Amino acid sequence: MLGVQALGRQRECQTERRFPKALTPSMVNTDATDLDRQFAIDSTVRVFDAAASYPIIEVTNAHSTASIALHGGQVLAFQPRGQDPVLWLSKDAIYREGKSVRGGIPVCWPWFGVHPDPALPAHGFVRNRFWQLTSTAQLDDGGTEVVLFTEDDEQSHALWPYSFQLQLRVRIGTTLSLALTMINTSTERVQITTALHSYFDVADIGKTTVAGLDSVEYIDTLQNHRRIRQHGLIRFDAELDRIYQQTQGIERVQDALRQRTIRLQKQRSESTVVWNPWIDKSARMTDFEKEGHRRMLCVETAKVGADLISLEAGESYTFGVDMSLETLCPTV
Ligand code: TA6
Repeated sequence: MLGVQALGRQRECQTERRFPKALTPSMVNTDATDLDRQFAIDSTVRVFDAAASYPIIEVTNAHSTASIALHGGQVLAFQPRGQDPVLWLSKDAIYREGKSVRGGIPVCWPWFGVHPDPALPAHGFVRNRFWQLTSTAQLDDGGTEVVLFTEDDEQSHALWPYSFQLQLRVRIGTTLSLALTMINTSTERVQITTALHSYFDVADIGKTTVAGLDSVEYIDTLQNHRRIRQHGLIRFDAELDRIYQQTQGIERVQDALRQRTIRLQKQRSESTVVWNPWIDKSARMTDFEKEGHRRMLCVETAKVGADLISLEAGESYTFGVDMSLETLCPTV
């Protein structure tokens, strides 16, 4: 994947690359019947309305099932055959334009977190709008690929004065693979923070740990953004909201009750956000089901903090994550 490094590091030159014009329609098609006619694949891919004018792409193949909302380009569900769901989705989630669904994998872009201007939405604006479904395909390995797309328009210019193209490629098999490609089609440099804000389904947060971040420094957003070094596994017994920097390699959500691990292999992301709202914060979110904090955990593939993305005019960047299940051997 071609792209650029954050400021101050070796910059890979990148000629301007735009998605083919055919993929940059002016109007987003949210007609589920029409989308189903264009993109359904036998018994594997279908498009239907989960609520009024709220299309969902449902994938059922030999390896797994998944669902993706056109709204926000948001993966909502992923479940390998014979396994418990991998992604958590609040039973009280709200499905309407302008509101990101609580759960699955919201796409936070072109900024992560709260914006300094309180008039601007937290976690950017692309998770609050309909995307365009641009392709569906069967893969040789029996998996399925779904590609979604969004680009600037006058609504986005009111929030962020740059032109851009954004593509999410989702591959659904025994592994769930996401790759987010962004192109700076404006004439100026832009700086972007972003995250694939993944909500994972766990049997009990009290018996869940995260491995792979030992000795990595994190910013604790609940302790005045103090910098602290992680020692060993991450455990959960209260609200936790941390930004791990200079992460490497593979992270694992270890679900002891299910004796399974959710393995996260990141591509070109050197920061990870780990979050559980616990009791009080989740109680303040109307779309967060009661006691939901016991059954979920966010481990987010990010480009935040020092890991931000800087794109010159015409440059592009792609990052992503592969999610798969492993057996967790009981600790003796
Ligand atoms: O990723 C952690 C976080 O930034 C938390 O601070 C919390 O705000 C969470 O994202 C969810 O944000 P949202 O705007 O989706 O409620």
